[in-house]
Amino acid sequence: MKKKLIFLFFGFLLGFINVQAQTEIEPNNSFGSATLLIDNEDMQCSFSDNTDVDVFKINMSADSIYHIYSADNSLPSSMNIEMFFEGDTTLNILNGSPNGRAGNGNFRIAGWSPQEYGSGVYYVKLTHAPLITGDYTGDYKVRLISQNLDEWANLHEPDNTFQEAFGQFPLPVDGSRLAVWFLI
Ligand SMILES: [Ca+2]
Ligand SMILES: [Ca+2]
Repeated sequence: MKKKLIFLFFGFLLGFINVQAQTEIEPNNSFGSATLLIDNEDMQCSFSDNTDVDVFKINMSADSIYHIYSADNSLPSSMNIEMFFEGDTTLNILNGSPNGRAGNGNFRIAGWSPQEYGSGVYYVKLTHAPLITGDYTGDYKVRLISQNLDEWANLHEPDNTFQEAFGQFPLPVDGSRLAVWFLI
């Protein structure tokens, strides 16, 4: 049976900024050869042919929240994303599909390590969109951002009084998404 919801989807508006760039290390088609995703650095990637599978490794801590997303996707369609814990690389821990969630064929997920697993190594596995009828090649970037949960909890504190709240940054009240550029 699938684990209960592991990754919650957040409406944070994030984008790529000028950060250091890494390049995926091929072959990274298996868990054993996964490329390590580094916090707050762009990972330059590509699907070089229809047999390419890209697996990335993330060292996740139970005291942090994570945001993983792709950008600048030049593939013909959104890629397929799955996520696994090192203790069971047969069980996709994502419920639902974040494929294409970030628009323009990009995925976006955010959340924290599952309580039953906790801190450890997790894998993001990217594969071709299903039902490929032609070449599925192109470039894309992946980015990982983490934030300590205590920092999130205190993001808008102190706001115990109106006076204190007025001293904090404004939160959107028009239904728009909270931009968190300032956290990066
Ligand atoms: Ca690749
Ligand atoms: Ca690969």
